[in-house]
Amino acid sequence: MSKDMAFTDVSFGVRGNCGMCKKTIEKAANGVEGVAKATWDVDKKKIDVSFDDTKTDVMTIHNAIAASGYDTEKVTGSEEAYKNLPDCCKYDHSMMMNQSGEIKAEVH
Ligand SMILES: [Cu+2]
Repeated sequence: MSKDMAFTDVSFGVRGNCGMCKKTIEKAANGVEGVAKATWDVDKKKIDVSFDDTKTDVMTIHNAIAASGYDTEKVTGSEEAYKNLPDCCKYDHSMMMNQSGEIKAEVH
């Protein structure tokens, strides 16, 4: 019996700016029972989550992140929580998610 078989891996877009955002976002995702690992990429605006699908589901994770003030691909972040974020973390709501992470030349 392999324990690893129980885990499902997902990635989805989450908006944020900096290392503090990373802490908040990952803390929110890891706070969901059944989440084994959550890693948010500041450049890609994307989170990788590994979770036990007998204990939770993807939408629960989206909702937990949104409750911490951050927009995900599917759920808009709580405005109340957003207001309480440090100024450096007040990300742009029109920010692209799931970016390549490569530094691109601006096209004008
Ligand atoms: Cu931040």
